[in-house]
Amino acid sequence: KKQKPCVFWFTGLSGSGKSTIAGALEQRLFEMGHHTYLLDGDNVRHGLNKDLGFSDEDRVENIRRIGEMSKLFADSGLLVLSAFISPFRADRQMVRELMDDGEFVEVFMDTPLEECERRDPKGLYKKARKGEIRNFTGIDSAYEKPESPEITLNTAVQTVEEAVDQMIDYLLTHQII
Ligand code: GGZ
Repeated sequence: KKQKPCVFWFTGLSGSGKSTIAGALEQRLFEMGHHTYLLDGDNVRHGLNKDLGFSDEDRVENIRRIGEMSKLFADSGLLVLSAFISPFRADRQMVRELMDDGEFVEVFMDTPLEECERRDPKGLYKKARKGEIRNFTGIDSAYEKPESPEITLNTAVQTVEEAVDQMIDYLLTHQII
């Protein structure tokens, strides 16, 4: 099946739906006969990057390595889906610059903090509010919103299906698939 290399870069708060949407997109692309690779905290922060924590410095290095890895997978011809908070604009810009024009698709998960905190699937926001976790994104660590993302999603008002449809439309209109 024809496809151009590309990196879908999901950015947003913990609980904003990055992994859920990336997983659903991966499933849809698989059904369409495309080859993908999904990078997220589960396969990166527990492996290659298990030496890194959540200081600003470590987050910068986390994103740098993931950016380089995403480029390698894209070079091998895959549609890469990378789902990390990636809170700093400069680091996302650095990854964008690693890629050829049009190959980097920034997907901003614009789910409001209140909704992410209401979901709190791992109870991390609660711990952060109590001061049991420090440097938690959105609480006492910054999240810099993208200024001109290719795609903006809000899972507080969109279904998973609608979000996936929006991304498939993007891939088709930009002739990536
Ligand atoms: C943010 C944290 C923190 C702190 C642990 N701040 O919702 P999750 O649990 O499953 O996903 C979050 C994940 C964030 O890792 P990333 O590699 O995406 O972050 S970054 O791009 O900023 O490097 C959350 C969990 O790790 N987690 N401590 N202090 N999220």
